[in-house]
Amino acid sequence: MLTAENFAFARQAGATHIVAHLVDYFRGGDHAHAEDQPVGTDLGWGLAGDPNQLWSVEELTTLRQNVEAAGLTLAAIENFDPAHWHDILLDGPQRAQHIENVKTILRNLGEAGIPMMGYNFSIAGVAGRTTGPYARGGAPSVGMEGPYDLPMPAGMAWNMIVDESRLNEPLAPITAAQLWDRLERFLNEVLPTAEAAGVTLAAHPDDPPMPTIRDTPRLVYQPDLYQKLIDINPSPANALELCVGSIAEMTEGDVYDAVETYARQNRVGYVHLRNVVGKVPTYKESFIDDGDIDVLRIMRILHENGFAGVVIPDHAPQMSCDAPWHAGMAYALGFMAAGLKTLS
Ligand SMILES: [Mn+2]
Repeated sequence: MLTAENFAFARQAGATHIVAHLVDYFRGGDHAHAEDQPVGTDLGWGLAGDPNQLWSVEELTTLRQNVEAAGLTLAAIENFDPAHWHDILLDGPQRAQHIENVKTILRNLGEAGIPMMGYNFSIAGVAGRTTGPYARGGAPSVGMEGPYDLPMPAGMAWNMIVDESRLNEPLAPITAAQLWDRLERFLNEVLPTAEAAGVTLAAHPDDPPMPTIRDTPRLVYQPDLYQKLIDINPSPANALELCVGSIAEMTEGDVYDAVETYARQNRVGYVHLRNVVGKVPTYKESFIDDGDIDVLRIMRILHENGFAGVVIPDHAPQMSCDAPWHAGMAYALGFMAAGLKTLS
């Protein structure tokens, strides 16, 4: 989707910046079409990428130049490929190599002039979601119909297949304390490289924000757990990919307080802005003007707390026409553009 036509579409819809995904979420998987959000099966979204092929300075620079040719700025790359870092998540035998992979990717981003890397430190990843006519007018969107704790096989990480030969083996049990320890070691090892490269790491909370998915622990499934993440390391490169929708799906806290708390500390890298009805385990994603969240109030809180970074629509329901994804995104971007006009 990283085409000149789509960059022009984004610019026409009022976008100024692009957050790009380079992971192919659809390889070898069973998906209706590759412009929708992946939901996947019990084997996840599909096959992870080539473990030996990291994103190069050349391809990252070309991407930045293509974005800029459309009058836009490339703000961030979002999500590591599980093929490149799964043993950091799983604490597996290739961990040392995978730490080097992440450091190389961060250095390559810096060299290519891309200032931000969004990531999601999660064993099971974005698993357990369902698709249905959940949004206004029966628009297809994603949500959750209940908990999802089917045990995960050893050959999977982050809801993708990283080793097809181990899909019949169960994953060794992991405690929440072990997962936090893995995150702490990861951050402390890679943040100096990120700082030197001029790249900020921005952490997405759990989506869906359940305490467990696939019988594995989650990190940031309540709003105050984000504080624990940023308190691990005071580096300004240790920031948040603040997902307003995921925070609103959490069972505790208040989404407005959470946004204010983290914006005030100047630890928000960039923002995912979408709406939702309900909370885990039965929330449904909705149109940006039609859910539990007062999105204009969120924008005002960000503005009043000095946030000057990028806000993206995250996901949007699919609209009934020949270009369901584009229509949904254009609707969200138009609403956000109007919201910006209310701020001064
Ligand atoms: Mn998000």
